[in-house]
Order: sequence, then C-alpha cells, then structure tokens
Amino acid sequence: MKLYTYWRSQATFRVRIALNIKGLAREDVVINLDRGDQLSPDYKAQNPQAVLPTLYDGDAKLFQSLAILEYLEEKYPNPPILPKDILARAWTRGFALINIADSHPLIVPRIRNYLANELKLDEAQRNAWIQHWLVAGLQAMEQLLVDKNPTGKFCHGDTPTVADICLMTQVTPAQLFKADTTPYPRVMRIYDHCMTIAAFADAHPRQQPDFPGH
Ligand SMILES: N[C@@H](CCC(=O)N[C@@H](CS)C(=O)NCC(=O)O)C(=O)O
Repeated sequence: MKLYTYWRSQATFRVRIALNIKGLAREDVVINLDRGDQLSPDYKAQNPQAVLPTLYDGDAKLFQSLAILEYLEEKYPNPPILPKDILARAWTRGFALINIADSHPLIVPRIRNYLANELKLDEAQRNAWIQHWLVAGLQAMEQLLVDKNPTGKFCHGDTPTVADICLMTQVTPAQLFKADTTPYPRVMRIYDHCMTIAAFADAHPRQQPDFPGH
C-alpha cells in the first residue's frame, strides 16, 4: 500500500494506526502541509480536495479517513476494528465521529489559514478557537465514557476499535495545541494505554521519519 502522509496529519494518523493494527505494510509519500505541498497540481490531481490522506491499495485509490477505515475493515477483517454487535458498532462509530466529523475539521490548516488571512485573527485568537473545539470534543468523549465504560482500557470491550483510534486523534492535537487534558481522566487513561501498544505508538506523529528533528 502507498500512503500519502504528513507527520502531524491527524486524519493520516488514523489510517496509520488501522494499517498497523491489521498488520498491513505501507510505503509513505510525504506531503509537507506546512509548505502547502497539498496544493501542488500533482497532488491535487490525485486528491482534488487537496487534503491528506490518500491511500493506494494496489491501483485502487482511497480517500477520507473514515471511508478508508471502513474499507480496511471490510477487506482485511482480522483483527477487527469494529465490534460485532450492531449497537456497539453504532456507538463506536458515533464516538469516532465526534473527532472525525465535528472537532478535527475545525482545526485543519485550511481553516486556520482562513482565520488568519481572511478573518485576520491573531495567533492568540486562533489558538483560543482551536482549543475551544478540541476541548468540546474531549468533554463529549469523557462524558460518553463515564456513561458507558468508566474503567475500561479501551473505549469499548477488550480490543481497540475505531473509537480508540479517534480518541488518539482527539488527544494528540489537544497536546500539540496545549489544551488542558487533566479534566478528562478516562480519555487520558485510554490514550496512555493505547500508547503502550506498538500499532498506536509507531503511528504517532513523533515517530514518523518526517517529524522535524528526525
Ligand atoms: N475529513 C478528512 C480530513 C482531511 C483533512 O482535513 N486533512 C488535513 C490533514 S489532517 C489536511 O490535509 N489539510 C490540508 C489543508 O487543510 O489545507 C479525513 O478524515 O480524511
């Protein structure tokens, strides 16, 4: 498989974790978001939305991280990243969408650039925006865990699911943008546990070869 990636792309981080869990090898092609490489004609020809990730499984092109996670689950079902029970599947998908659909889209580079260049918000105002939406997601996740699974090592059951993958990609930007994570102990316990698992730790932004300083 070939993955278009960048070290701090959270959407790509989700896919890296899923590929690792399923034991699928990949070749990385780095698209430097800080340089705006996603806007190059070459990359836009592959991904007209000009966003990461894009994944090739052989000749088949896949885009949008949630669609990619679902594809991987359907084509490579073992080990699974969705529970068997349909209500549990709906819960884990719902949990994941807090990050994928409602929180992360508000903090991506094109939004941050719009806030800076069009709305003329200064850095402090932009950081307040980012922290606000990240914390809103963390609060919702924490409350869902209080209600459903207050002591678990994973969001659901004894093995990682898409919920844990998306919990990771809620916490890492919160840490990157220095939001306070201490009010979310259940979220952070699961984050810490996932980071003891190679599939998660190896996919972490800091472990990527293109992480600055490597
Ligand atoms: N909903 C998309 C998000 C795609 C996205 O916004 N990716 C970010 C990196 S995490 C990106 O490439 N942004 C480029 C930009 O905003 O200009 C997914 O989950 O795949």
